[in-house]
Amino acid sequence: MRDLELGRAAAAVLRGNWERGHTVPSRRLYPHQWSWDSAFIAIGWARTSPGRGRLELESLFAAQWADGRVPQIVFNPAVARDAYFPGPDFWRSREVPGAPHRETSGIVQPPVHAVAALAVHRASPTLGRRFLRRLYPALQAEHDYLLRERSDGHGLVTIVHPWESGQDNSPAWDAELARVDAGAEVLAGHRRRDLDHVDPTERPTAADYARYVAIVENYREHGYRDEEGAHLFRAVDPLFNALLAWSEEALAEIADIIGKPSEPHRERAAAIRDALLTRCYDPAAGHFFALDRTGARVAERCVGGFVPLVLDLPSDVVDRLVAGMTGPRFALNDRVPLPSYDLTGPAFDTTRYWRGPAWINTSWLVMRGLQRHGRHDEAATLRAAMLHAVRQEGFREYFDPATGAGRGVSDFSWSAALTLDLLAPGSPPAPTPPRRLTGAPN
Ligand code: 2M8
Repeated sequence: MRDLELGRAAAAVLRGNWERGHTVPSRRLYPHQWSWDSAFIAIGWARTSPGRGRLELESLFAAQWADGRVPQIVFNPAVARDAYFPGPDFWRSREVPGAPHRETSGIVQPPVHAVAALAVHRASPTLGRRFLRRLYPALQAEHDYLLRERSDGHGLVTIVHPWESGQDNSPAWDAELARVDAGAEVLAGHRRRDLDHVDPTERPTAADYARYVAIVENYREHGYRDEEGAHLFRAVDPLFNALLAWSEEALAEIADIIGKPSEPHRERAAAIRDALLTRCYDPAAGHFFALDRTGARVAERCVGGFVPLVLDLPSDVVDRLVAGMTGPRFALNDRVPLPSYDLTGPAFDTTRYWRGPAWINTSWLVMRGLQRHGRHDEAATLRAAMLHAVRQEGFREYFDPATGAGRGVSDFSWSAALTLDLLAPGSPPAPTPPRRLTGAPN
């Protein structure tokens, strides 16, 4: 399939998943609006219909809570209440003061929305300035909520549910999750709808799902207030924090465009970057790791550990990250995007979605990071891998990390949206033709 046809097919997926003001990640498995999906989707819409990109973000922020949190899921009232579990009757956001009229979940997802807003603006700058003026206070409130209510006290923000990381069943959360005492009875009376659409071997186990549900039930009992006792799970995710810092940089640019002070945003971005380097980066391993609730590094190498590349980093750190990416653990090549987890790691699984399979969004983020650091060869290789995967297999949710076979749902929105971005003229500078890199031990 040539680029032109691939772009047309990607645009058709987005149009097919468009649902009056927002885009569903997947018609079948995820029939509502998801937070970080909408950011990636808006980046894709920016390439074809910037108006839809604006609506995508505006509809998400219309469901922002009074405390600033941007919910992981905004439920579509036109969809059957039990089409997705946990649905609106489980989250019960209407019972919470400060929650919006539209029903939502009570947790968040990685804050990459300011980056998306800037991309949408750049695609149509004249109309976009008004859009940026409207969205800027909401983006600020999103970040303020995280820095105020979720601070770990040492410069980074915590997640309070694996779902907040977007990398739901990543091995990085196993030890912390194992502390949650939840038996099968937690799921009694509920029906997991995900298993209707995707092979159970690709989805979290029943034991993990029971824990996910128990964590939410406890938070819900606390009215989703971030208070003592509300959180059965706490961790620091390098991807989440890197995206917060990157979004602060985007907010600085937005502030410049609309005539607001930008320096505070740059300072915040630099402070988060510094804390990531001090606390999550292990110089011996050359990788950024998640932290558990005590602040100790979790010794699992995940693709999110490369995402801090989107920030300004010392060149020796960049060199080590690139070495880790091209070595046997992540085996950068031009046919399969980066695996979500260390190919040689003890918890590696070719099938379960965030325990090995390759995703377009994380590879796209890493590619953007490589470009920032002038690592154009590696960026071009990764771009080629993403395009190869979607060209061969379609816009699948994720891909087998060894063979590249498509997995999860088809017509998955962010795979299509980011393909549109990859194909856009001038988007990824690729000064040299992609080549296959052979793994050198790191
Ligand atoms: C997956 O997460 C949802 C829960 O939020 C699920 O598995 O049911 C993750 O891949 C997440 O990153 C993504 O935002 C969501 C919708 O695509 O699906």
